[in-house]
Amino acid sequence: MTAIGEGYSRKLACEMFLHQGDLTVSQAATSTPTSQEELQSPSVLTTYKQLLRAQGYLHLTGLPDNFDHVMFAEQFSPLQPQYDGRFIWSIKADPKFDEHYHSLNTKALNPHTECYEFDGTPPEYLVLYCVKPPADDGGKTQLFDAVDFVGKLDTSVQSYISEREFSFVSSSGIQASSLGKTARHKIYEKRNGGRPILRFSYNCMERNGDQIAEDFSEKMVDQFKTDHKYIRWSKNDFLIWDNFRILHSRDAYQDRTRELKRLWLGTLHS
Ligand SMILES: O=C(O)CCC(=O)C(=O)O
Ligand SMILES: [Fe+2]
Repeated sequence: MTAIGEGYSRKLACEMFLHQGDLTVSQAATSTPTSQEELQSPSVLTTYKQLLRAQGYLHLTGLPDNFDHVMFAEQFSPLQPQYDGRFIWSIKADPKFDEHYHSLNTKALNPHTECYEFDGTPPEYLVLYCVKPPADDGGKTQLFDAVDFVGKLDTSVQSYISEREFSFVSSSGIQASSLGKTARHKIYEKRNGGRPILRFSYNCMERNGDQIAEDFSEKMVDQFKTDHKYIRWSKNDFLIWDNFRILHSRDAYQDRTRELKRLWLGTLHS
């Protein structure tokens, strides 16, 4: 069992973050826990949460077939209901959505955060776990640290996207299932006493000719294309990331038996 980021071994990932700041990696991170019980032990979870906070995501691979991903996710944060009111959403291509922009087909998805089109606070963390990887080389999930990107922009652009509101709409596939929503939000919402929330969808955020928002979107997506982390799925993999900070996308694939499950989570347990 290893925790990796973009193909790094867990040890390398830990070393990488040690260089970045004051993260202390305990003994648990350098041992190799294999059972559910070991992975859920307080010391291992503390290390995983440190890694998650430091890099914005955590990818665990090599998990056993009897691993309970939902129970493991609940150790990080409480589950939240999804579009259909259920806690587990299956991401598997369905021919009825083939012509839509939707996660439930085999096409690529553009960079987005989850639930940009919801009123109120989106899920703070997202989990994907792998039931069946695709047989082909596609279907990789990609992650990109948007808050880091925004922090390096001109302060005038940072102010613009944290003051002006934009309209967000659900993807056409969600609308076709009569589950669609719309909401107006700032792209980078700064909150008193709370972490900022980044909301973005390359496809489903109306720019209406707003040149600053258009330039911002293009620049961020260009950067995404060069700087993203690839998650190449193996069976039973577990991926959790910070949805206030990280954009995700997916490349297209052929194998219609690819199946991931998705969970939405609230604030991280301390
Ligand atoms: O299929 C994927 O890799 C990601 C799908 C996605 O963006 C989602 O379910 O939110
Ligand atoms: Fe998504």
